[in-house]
Amino acid sequence: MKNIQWFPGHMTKSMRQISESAKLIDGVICVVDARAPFSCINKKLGEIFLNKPIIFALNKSDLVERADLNKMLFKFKEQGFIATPVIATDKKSTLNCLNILKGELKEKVERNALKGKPIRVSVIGIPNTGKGTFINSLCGQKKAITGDKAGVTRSTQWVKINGVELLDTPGTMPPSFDSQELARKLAYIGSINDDILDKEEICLELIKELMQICPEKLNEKYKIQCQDKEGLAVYEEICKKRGFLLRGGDYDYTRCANAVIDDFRKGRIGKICLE
Ligand SMILES: Nc1nc2c(ncn2[C@@H]2O[C@H](COP(=O)(O)OP(=O)(O)OP(=O)(O)O)[C@@H](O)[C@H]2O)c(=O)[nH]1
Ligand SMILES: [Mg+2]
Repeated sequence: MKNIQWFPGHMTKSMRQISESAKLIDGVICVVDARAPFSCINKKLGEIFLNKPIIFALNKSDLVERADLNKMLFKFKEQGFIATPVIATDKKSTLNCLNILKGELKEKVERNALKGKPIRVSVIGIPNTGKGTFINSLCGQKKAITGDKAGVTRSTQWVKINGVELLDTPGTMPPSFDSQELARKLAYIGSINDDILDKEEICLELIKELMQICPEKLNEKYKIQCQDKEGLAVYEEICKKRGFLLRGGDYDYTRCANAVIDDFRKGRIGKICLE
């Protein structure tokens, strides 16, 4: 299997920019994907903000079941982290997240308010977790560029809202992945640039993963029977059901991979948590 490794040069630059801004920052919102929240934690980013309050925003929580979300929130709490569910497009949830951070910074917020000074919050996370969307929802305007692929934001940018200055930051990966299993999860959720991925291989691994955690959802979505089958056989069954065939009748693995991965990312196979 092809090894997944993604730490392009622009991320070294981003890490430096984020580090340099750290001294200005009062608190941090780390946006993670609720479908694989622990896999999204970049420890190298955390180290930059060691003694600042940090809230984990479990974003895209519309894409996981409530029970899984509660399990994840409990695990974060167990490990001593502050975490809250977020749907970045929903202002109520982003505001709630910001207010939790403000609660942690209560004295600072009060002192700054007297001086008419804003508090400064850095919004960090790996690529594609929804940092830009989160900021746009808070300020009610499209100040940050967003998009459904990894690596949309390329430089830091301050966005002002009432009493708070938010720093949008480019998605930043750790220099290396702890395991390939973790790297694959990040590939499924779209946090790794698709151009460096072997999509057919990722699709096969995703199918195997879904056969483990939610075979019934896979069956329902593609009108198949995946029980007691090999991953590749299921992959080919989906090709057949969907008519992803090449001239001559061979399976069109590439088209199928693009479709299945996209279905997963958009939540069309169902609400699925990978952890
Ligand atoms: N379903 C769902 N999609 C979301 C949510 N938040 C963001 N998205 C989508 O996720 C994709 C990435 O959003 P961005 O805001 O660009 O993410 P980012 O973290 O700024 O990405 P980079 O700049 O690449 O690091 C976009 O297609 C958003 O529409 C959410 O709560 N739920
Ligand atoms: Mg962005």
